[in-house]
Amino acid sequence: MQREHSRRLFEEAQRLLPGGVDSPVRAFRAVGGEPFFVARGEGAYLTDVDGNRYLDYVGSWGPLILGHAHPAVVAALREAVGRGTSYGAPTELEVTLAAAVQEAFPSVEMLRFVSSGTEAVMSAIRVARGFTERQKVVKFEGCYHGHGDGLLVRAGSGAATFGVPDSAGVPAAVARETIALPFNDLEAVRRALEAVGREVACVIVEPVVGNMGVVLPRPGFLSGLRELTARHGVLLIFDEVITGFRLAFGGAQEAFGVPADLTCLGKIIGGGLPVGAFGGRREIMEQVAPLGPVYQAGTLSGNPLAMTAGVETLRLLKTTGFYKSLEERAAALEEGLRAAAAGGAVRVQRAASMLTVFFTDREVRSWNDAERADRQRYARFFRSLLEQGVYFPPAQFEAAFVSAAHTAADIAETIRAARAAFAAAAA
Ligand code: HOZ
Repeated sequence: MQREHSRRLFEEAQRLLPGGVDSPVRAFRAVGGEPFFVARGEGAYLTDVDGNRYLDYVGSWGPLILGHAHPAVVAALREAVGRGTSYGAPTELEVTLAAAVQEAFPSVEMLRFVSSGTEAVMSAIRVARGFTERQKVVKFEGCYHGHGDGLLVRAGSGAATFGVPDSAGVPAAVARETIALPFNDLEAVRRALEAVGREVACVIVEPVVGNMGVVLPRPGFLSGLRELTARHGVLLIFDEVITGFRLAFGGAQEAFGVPADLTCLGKIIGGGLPVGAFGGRREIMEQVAPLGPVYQAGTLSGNPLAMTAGVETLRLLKTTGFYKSLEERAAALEEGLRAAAAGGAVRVQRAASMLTVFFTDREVRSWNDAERADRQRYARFFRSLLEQGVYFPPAQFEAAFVSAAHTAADIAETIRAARAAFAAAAA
């Protein structure tokens, strides 16, 4: 594939932006080669500035469950943009989207919109601390909750990929308030809460992890967290920035039947525009200013364009059978990938329409398992797919996303390309 225009842009970008990108994983450093620069997205496809087309399984890292530029979302945005781009004042759209979120997540009795998942998580942690009057936060190794200071401790996603799970620039005093435990290890949580539970404000978890690749909770792990946190007066925060409206309309809470005290959302609720939200039990959310003493604010919070894309996206997700047919397509991809790997040391882990191909011989249940995966082989797999016009996440510790725009023919084409990519990975 010829990528001359992308190459020139990347050269210029590297002079102006750290690593030539605005988010580290995009730089392709984990997989080698150089990123392509996108000219447009349409359905399941991206086209780069050199005119190459890629079947896209990154989907902007999760938001695009309907695919790129869904006609109904684009039409709603076109209509909305003419009425202004930001008011810094309340709109009916915020009420509409809040009601739609509330309907999907009964545990979210009140919420606030922000502009990113990172912001949602940072705010939820502050609320948890304000409500409980405790300082410590329990998180899980390999889970990534955005780049807020206290959460860049044993963090997954790009932080793990680039060897900075404990980022420079985070004050030691802040990091000390974070306790990182192995995902799926309920016994470790029990011990920690028995030891210091009275100092712990919250346990935060990606209920299905997307940020060390897709890692599912063991049966009983989430309900065990629910039970232990309640026993110790600790708030349970589900970071559903990825899983919300992805695993099911009501996210992991619907899929696993475990309600959280606070929920963080992002990605899909903004239909591809920058949005986050945090919400939960009324008595907790009543701590937020102007009702209560926990301060949180934002100029672009509840932005009318983001709300419009969110309202329209959620409306489309409510179509009968939406999640069932999406899951069927993702299951076909999973099975095809497994067959294409032909018994090599490969694990395909899937939850609903998110999946990861791990180059390892054992099931991945924790960060210890994930980091054993062979990243060099993943890199070769990725590059071979890309040269065949299939764009998978450019790092091992990320999820691939199937969207409603991926057709059966797209899935078949991906499986065909994967056969050669697995062979290239093994070489
Ligand atoms: N760490 C993000 C995905 N889990 C990457 C986001 C981006 O590069 O846009």
